Amino acid sequence: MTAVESPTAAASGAAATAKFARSRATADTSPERLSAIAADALAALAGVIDEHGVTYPEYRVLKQWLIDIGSYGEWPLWLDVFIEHHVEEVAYRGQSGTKGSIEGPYYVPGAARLPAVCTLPMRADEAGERLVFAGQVRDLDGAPLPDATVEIWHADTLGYYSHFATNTPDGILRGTVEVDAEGRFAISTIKPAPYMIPHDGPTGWFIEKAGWHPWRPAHLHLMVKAAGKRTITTQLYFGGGEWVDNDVASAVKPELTLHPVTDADGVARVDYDFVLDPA
Ligand code: MBD
Ligand code: FE
Repeated sequence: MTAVESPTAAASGAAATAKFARSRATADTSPERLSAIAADALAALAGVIDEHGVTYPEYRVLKQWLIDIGSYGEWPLWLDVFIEHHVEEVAYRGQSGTKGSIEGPYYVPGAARLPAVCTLPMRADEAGERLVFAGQVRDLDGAPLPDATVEIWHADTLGYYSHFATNTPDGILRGTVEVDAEGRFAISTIKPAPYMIPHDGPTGWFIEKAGWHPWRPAHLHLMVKAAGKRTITTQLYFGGGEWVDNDVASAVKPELTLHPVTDADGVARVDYDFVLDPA
């Protein structure tokens, strides 16, 4: 993974774009379906231009901004913040296990495999409140899934993700946790901070010019897998935390909120169980 010079928007964006582009996305969309979707998308846009009387200067600014999003490598960021939540809602329609949420731009496959009771890799002096996140993975009938893995990744207290900023050592705050014979896990980590969309690139300029706020609430990213089950990609948030009710990426669901309790030893502990649908 390319680590970049400083944790700027351009740096994180370029890393996210390089990572995504390596996967060469494909879909089995027929020409008829593509034509129908594209025609409707263009018609929706035409409606907006009509309704607001979009001007030539505005059209040229849009063109420049689209070019900038590409050259800053911010397509993964912008799309995952503003579009992915709706794709996710459609993809998981009718699913009845644990709710999904967006993957976002900072997943890295192949994170270190860790035992069911583990501590995520982190700096020796990693800042942040200690958090123990524990739970069980089950199927819809309540049977534990002992072959499940719980992949977890999250930001540090400054909002940086490893592999996407040079001030984070590769691999920190990420892991692929193998649950025990009862489907259980207990992961020690730190509580991440809210995430601010970088303001030094075109996604941030757009948010600022529109007068919106650039924040996502603090969150853990999870991908839970088991043989014969539908993989769930989701996020968990901290109840009562800043921006939980007003996520710029519209990716919070009430079922995905944690309420950790801080012990006398200063460690916040919380249980959350995952329920997987059949594949
Ligand atoms: C994130 O951490 C994130 O989860 C999303 C969806 C977009 C930007 C940063
Ligand atoms: Fe995130």
